[in-house]
Amino acid sequence: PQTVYLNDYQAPEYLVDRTELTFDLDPQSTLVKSHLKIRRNPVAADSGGRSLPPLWLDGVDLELLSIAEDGELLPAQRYQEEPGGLSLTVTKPEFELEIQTRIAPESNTSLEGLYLSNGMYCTQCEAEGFRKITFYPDRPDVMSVFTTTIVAPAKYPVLLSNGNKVDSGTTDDGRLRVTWEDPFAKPSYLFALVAGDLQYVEDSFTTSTGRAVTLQLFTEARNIGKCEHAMVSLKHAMRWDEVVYGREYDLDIFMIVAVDHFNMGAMENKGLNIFNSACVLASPETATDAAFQRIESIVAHEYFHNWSGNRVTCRDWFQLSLKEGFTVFRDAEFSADMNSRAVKRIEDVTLLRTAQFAEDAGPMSHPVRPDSYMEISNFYTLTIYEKGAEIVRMIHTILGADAFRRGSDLYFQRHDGCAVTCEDFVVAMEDANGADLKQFRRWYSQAGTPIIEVEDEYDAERAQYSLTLRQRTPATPGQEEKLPLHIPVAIGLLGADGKALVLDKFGSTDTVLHLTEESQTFTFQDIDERPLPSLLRGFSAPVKLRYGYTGEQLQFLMQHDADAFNRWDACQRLALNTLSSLQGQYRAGETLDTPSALIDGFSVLLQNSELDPALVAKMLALPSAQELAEQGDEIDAAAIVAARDFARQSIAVALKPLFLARYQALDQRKPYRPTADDIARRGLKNTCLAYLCMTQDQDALALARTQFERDENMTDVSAALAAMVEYGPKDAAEQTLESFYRQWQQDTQVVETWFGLQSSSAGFGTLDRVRELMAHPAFEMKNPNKVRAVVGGFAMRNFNQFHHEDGSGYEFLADQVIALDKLNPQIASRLVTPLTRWKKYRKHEAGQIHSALKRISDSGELSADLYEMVSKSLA
Ligand code: B3K
Ligand code: ZN
Repeated sequence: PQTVYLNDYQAPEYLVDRTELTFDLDPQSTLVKSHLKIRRNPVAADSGGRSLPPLWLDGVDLELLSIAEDGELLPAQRYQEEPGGLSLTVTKPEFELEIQTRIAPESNTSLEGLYLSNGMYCTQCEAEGFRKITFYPDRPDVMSVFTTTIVAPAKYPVLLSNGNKVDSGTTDDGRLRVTWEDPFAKPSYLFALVAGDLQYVEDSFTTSTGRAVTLQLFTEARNIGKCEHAMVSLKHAMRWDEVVYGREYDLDIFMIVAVDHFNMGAMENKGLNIFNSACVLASPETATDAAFQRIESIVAHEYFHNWSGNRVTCRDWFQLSLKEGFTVFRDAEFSADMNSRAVKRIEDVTLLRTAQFAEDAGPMSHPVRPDSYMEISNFYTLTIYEKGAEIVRMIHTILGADAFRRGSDLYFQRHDGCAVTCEDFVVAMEDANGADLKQFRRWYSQAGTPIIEVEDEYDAERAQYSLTLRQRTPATPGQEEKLPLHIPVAIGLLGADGKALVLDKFGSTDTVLHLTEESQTFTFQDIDERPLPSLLRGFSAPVKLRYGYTGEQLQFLMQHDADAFNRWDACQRLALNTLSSLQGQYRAGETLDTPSALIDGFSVLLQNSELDPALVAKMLALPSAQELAEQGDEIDAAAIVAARDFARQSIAVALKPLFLARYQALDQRKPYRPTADDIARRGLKNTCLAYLCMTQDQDALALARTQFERDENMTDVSAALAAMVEYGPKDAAEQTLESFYRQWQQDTQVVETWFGLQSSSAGFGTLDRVRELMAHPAFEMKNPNKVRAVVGGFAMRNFNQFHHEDGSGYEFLADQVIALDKLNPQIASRLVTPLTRWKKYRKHEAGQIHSALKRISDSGELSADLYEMVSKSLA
């Protein structure tokens, strides 16, 4: 595969003003006719009086049937089929092309382009899937007005594409025909088509200017009862975008379709979003609270793309974070407004620290605006999405909410209908406010997680307190030297009584320090006592902040910090310190110390019924094994597992009566509602249940069984089942799993939960079990959700079994990756991630993982996706 470089970007030679497509659908022989109105791009590089440059049309896995220019069939010498596309000799600056191709959706297991899912046709075109449908300049800076006609047998009564339905009828031979027209020019990656025997629910939304928009959610008949939550979420998102960003929806209809076979969460195709069923369908009986919240945020995310992505799109794929980082920031703020702000922030920061920090410290580390890639599908990463969102959040923090809104208004107004860059976004933020983000821009081009070391000094005589901050960013592949970044560090100071100290003459009790140098000292006057600093409040920048807090200081912050996020963070720091000493003791062969500081802290938390239960649940959850792996210098999997197990067990035993009391108080039997309060209550209740069951006491396991048998909602049922599977006797667990499966075998989403719960179980999810699950009739290697549940659950969420000392977990993963690469390169490439971090493990495991990777590399011809991951990891 070839490497593509940002620096090589050139504007397209030709533009496509209109695209008319006709699909004649058939599983093995779909005919695609395209009619393109093409003209020379006035801003393209001047060909210097020479003849017109050739027109390049991307095309992959297509059978070219015919090609005509302005109504005349093109002679063979006018075009050349090459790997990846078609090159045409051009003789005039404006012309029309008619191209006929044939494709076979049924054989398309990559789930990119046009494919079949449970007999329904659907598409996925981002980033470069449209070239698997027809020959086309498949790049986001070519924007065109699309008209799409779909012809299909009568067994596909629902025929959908982007925009508004403008015509429908039947053909002479009795097939159905529908034509859609999308008035907004768009890049090919936003094209979508769906054809199937689908049901739908309908609702409507009146926009801020009084226009009525029809909302439709399509699914297979069996799922029609699972649409309400997504519909409610959609309406909330539409209103929120009007109020917070002044963005109104622009078509008369907005459609969502649920499909079972999908490579990621969802796709923001103009007016026709396509969703992975797991990210849109929910009912209280079948979906957990986490699923309800995920659906709310993904529905909003895809909807928000209508402005941040579709109306204003990306010039090239190096700018991907322009739409993804901004849209993740938008959806995070939406979720924060709909639910608990602190808890949403905690969840996002946990993901960032666990997975994005690991990515940024590994062989695939790349800037938020990458300089190069081999396969763009590999760059839909936590860095582009989550770190990209943190960059937008920092701009928000630096400028303030009102200025940020002025910047986003200018951005949308200035670039509506255009394909632009991250630079354009920053310039709009600057221009709207007369701000200077010159140094700040480095966040887009510099990879790696910055580390900030903090020291403080108190001068009692002068009543002065000073904080000295030093920043550095570790080297990453291809970037040895790093420059200082502009880092906003939000802080506050606490007095001995826990009260917030006043920091300036305006009486503020929190402030943002602008760290721009390698080292900088910030001094506060009139500070009458030595304060305790609360640093990086709300995680104001995606950095690792180090300050030598004592255990007592952390316990103090846990109770008194005015910033809820930092109360949680103090608890995390305490847990991380404890777990890190336990790991040291384990490695030295010493007996492990009882984690008394944690036990004391948790005891206080459990007895405080004033605190938000959701926050308490987050505080009681110890950092995951994956997060501990990221935090340490060298990963010793056995030590991580031993330390975590010991700490959890000690806490469970010491605080059993408190967990029980809290469990009972929270176990209110009321009808399920996915509200923030109820979700918080169930979350803490089930955290208590898990700790109780860890003791393996009969009475605790009986509580779990009762909760399971009450069968009230999937949140409570799956939490009880997980506790029984993890901590209960094996025979009973087997039986319970079996009966659960019998009850739910017809429900795809529940079966996915059932798979995932077993494969990720530390005790139950052995490699043998995982192999059994793969042989189960409900498992499907061609369905990414099933693969993610079983193989992903084991390799990414079962630290204990995956890192079995004999290396069998690594070899197993290598086998699956090799097999999957033949079916679906994107999924294979995602799944190989745990192996790419081999250098961070102890010598023994590193050797085992390296040889598994090497075996993949030597297994034959790899897809570009997998090749890039494996070759960069072995380099
Ligand atoms: N834009 C899509 C992701 C497409 C991934 C292509 N491999 C979903 C989203 O971020 O909203
Ligand atoms: Zn997105």
